[in-house]
Amino acid sequence: SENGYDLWLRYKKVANNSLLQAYRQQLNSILASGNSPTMDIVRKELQTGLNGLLATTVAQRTTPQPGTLIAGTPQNEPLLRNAAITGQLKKAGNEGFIITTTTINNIPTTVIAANTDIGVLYGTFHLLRLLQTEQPITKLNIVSAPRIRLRMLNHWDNLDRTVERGYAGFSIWNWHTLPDYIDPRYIDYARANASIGINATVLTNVNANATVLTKPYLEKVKALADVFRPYGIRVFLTARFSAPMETGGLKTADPLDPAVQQWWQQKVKEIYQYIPDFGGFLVKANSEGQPGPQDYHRTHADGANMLADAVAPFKGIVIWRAFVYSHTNPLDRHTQAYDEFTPLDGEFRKNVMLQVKNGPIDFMPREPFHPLFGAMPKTPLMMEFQVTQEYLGQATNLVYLAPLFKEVLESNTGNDYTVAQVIDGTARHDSLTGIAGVANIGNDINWCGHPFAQANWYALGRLAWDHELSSASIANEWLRMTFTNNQHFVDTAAAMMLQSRDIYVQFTNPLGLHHIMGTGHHYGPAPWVNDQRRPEWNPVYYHKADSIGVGFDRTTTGSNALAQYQPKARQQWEDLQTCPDAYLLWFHHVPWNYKMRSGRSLWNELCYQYYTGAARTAALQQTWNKLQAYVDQQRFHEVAMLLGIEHKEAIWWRNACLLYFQTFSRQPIPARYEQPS
Ligand code: GCW
Repeated sequence: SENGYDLWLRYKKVANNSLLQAYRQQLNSILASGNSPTMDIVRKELQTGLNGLLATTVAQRTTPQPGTLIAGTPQNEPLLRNAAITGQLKKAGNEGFIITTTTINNIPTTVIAANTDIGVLYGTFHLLRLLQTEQPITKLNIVSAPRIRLRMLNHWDNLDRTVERGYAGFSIWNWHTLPDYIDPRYIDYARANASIGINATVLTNVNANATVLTKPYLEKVKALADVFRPYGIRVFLTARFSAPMETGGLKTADPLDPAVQQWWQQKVKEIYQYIPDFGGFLVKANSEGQPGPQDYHRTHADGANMLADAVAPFKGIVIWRAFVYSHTNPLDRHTQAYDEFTPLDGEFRKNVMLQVKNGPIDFMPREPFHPLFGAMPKTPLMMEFQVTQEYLGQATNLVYLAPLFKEVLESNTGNDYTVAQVIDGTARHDSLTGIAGVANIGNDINWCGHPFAQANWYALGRLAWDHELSSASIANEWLRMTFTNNQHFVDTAAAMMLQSRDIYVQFTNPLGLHHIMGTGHHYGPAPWVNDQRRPEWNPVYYHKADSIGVGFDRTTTGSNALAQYQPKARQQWEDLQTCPDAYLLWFHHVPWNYKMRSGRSLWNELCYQYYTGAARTAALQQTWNKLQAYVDQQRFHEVAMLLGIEHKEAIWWRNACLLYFQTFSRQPIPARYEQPS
């Protein structure tokens, strides 16, 4: 059945017959030597992949013949020790690979070569992808190396298997049966990640308690780390700052207290006994009620450095999150992270990274990039994207996130660097670089809930490997691998994906509106909520609608959050006249009768956006319905039903938001926007 479990690794027989014949000739056997668990995986993956794609049995050889695929490292495979190959490999680094069509000892072959076994595995998945997407392979000359060193998933998974902001079932980590029972799903998880270059995973929620750091759980973590290691994936854990008190019996977690330091040193030593290549800790501290160094009047740097010193002897790192805010900053939550972290630039140990969410509020459908990306030149900044669609329709809406990721990565910080260049180390000549995505994975049969949500996991990995790939090319290859190579299907479904995020923004948060969803569950519209106990959780705090207009004034007459951006970045937003519509109400409080670029008044524009967004969800349904003949019925119906939900929800958002804002604008909804739906 086509239940989506295989993700983009389906390896169905190549449909194009002439290509199939050509592939069979060019890849008629495999020569992959090297004794390591990773090379075992390479051989197995090539066998499964080629046997499926070519619908034949591909032999394994020890001497090459015309049409043998040779995969390996020069170290383990003498045939790969020629100057052309070793020369190219200089550009591949530790994790990269080359794929070339060449002759070896006068025998025409295809070569996957790398400096390490894991590079060979990445090359293997790349070659299989070429076949899955029906690319010509007669003259290959590929050199590929990741632009970012840490390509990571963050699981917000709790030990009771609930997943914070998870919409695809329960956690795939079955702590109850670990360490002795290895669910085959752990292996498929690792395979899927390796196929897109993801090389690190944080198993536990940033809000988790300290239990995972206790011995019985470390044994379970070790079992997972052992499964993931040959796939190139290193395990990280979240470290609750108060762990020395909660599980160690200490009276304090003060980072400058020697007993606390010693406790962490011991704990780290213990962890490395179980997991010699343990990656390190991810820490959420002094945010949303979590404990942290500020509880002892110490700084974030004091806290991070104490942990960094503990993991440094083992080459571990500490990833400290910059997502901090509290109700004690009543003016604008937008400004708090910058205020707390910029004074600490240069104060962190060399093995500390600061993980910054893409925007200053919280994974909204559209945010300007986080001002910290332009303001911490001495600190390695790691990107945190959210793959799970907390604020983007959760698992019921079709929202392809690559355009959101790209929009942020391509933003100019105003310091002559794009956000991508800050993240990939170009701006600092630094090799400690990383991108994390908050995972959308659960134990649903298809892993991600919505069949199209798999594309967001896929896109995160592909962009972490190479952020210059386009959203369109990633959609294209994902669709071909996941559904079919039929050109009409691919073109049509890719167009749906590429506009899906804009559609979502339009029917939920157009013109720079943000954080107007239901509080707590964050699902659906609730612009009216106003609970003064936590003002910064309330929609009214963000839209500030009144009889005059709507929007958050973040200029000098308002919270002045704009001042946190470099002058060259903020100038695009600070003038109401030139600020792009997409960010208008993010930065300005705008009168209802303000004349927009479209010629419409702000109120009419708002109506236009909500009505158009909702109408476009109906168009998505119609488009999908015409694709029924090209895809399996199971996934066709799943997507069709989900698009039905999305359409209903778009109308819900439209009506709820417009009726609410109308109580302030006191103007009618223009009749021409009211289309039947
Ligand atoms: O987006 C918000 C979520 C919280 C989350 C927090 C964070 C893990 O609503 O559920 O907690 O951000 O990123 O720490």
